[in-house]
Amino acid sequence: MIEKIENLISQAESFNAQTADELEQFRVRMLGKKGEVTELFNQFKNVAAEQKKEFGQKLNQLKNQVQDRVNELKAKLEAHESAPTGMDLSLPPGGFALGTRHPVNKVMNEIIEIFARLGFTVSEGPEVEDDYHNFSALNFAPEHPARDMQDTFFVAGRPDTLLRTHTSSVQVRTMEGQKPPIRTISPGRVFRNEAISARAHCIFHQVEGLYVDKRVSFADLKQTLLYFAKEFFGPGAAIRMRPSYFPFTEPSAEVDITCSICSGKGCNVCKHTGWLEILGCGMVHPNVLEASGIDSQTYTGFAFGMGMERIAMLRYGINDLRHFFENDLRFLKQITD
Ligand code: 2NL
Repeated sequence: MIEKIENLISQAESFNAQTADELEQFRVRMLGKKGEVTELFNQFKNVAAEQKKEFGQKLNQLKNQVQDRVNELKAKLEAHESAPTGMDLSLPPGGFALGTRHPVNKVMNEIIEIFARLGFTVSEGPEVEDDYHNFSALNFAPEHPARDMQDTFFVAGRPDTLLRTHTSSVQVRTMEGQKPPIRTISPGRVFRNEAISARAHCIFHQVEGLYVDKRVSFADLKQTLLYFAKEFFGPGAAIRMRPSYFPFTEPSAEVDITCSICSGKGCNVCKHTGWLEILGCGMVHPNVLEASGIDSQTYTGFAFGMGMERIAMLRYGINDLRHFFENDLRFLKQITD
């Protein structure tokens, strides 16, 4: 009997419970009405008189030890239950993952800063425009193909309301509300009804610039754009201008810069010409100045426009424009400078 008690004492010492159920089963098996300990107490009367003392002491020791063990395990289980599962609160905390700016946003901010150094302010305007500010005020002929549904998104049932196709509409609003001198750039989202491909998207970002004052010349335009090219692409950058056509400028030009990938030696990106087209520009058409209430006899101006995605592709060596619109973190996380 003494041996049995000692055996039970060592069982109680080594007992462990993973759940409250397991612990309760143990308690009942030992201390319950028909439990081992209770059973032994019932046999006390049958123990020989000379053994009663030792038996009683051992039995009390067993009972206390079982009770202590049960209490201890109960406290442990309860503490564990109140802690959030799957967490080890003793581990050191991990660092926070910082977000990054979108590459289009980055080049846009850089361009805004460069022109700010030349005294250009930033102007913003609505993305949903009327035909007048997007087309008519910019000298688009009534039947110009850009006014077609094929090229421009119109708001359903509102033939006069459209998603702006360039941010020139913002500059028209600036000219309407401000007297020259005007020096402003308008960055923003523009929309064109185009099939999506590696080189085109129906949504993209533009920065347009406008400078209107007395005696603004084509030489001012050229020098401003050269300054921009050197600031943005590095002091080694050179530009060249090719004649072009836009309804809102006369004369008009396309501007190329020396290929920043091969430094003008010729590569796939510049199609072995050594030059990359980066923007369109020209002298503001007198009709455009007059439409916004600026006397074209007294004032002249230059303007330019460039696509941000294209600039960002050159800056970061990205070969597919669609990456900019997918918000795939595997792409965005690679552009960290
Ligand atoms: C391009 C070409 C250009 C302009 C934008 C402009 C604005 C006013 C008056 C006259 Cl208010 N012109 N903007 C001028 C020439 C070219 O953009 O290829 N953009 C992506």
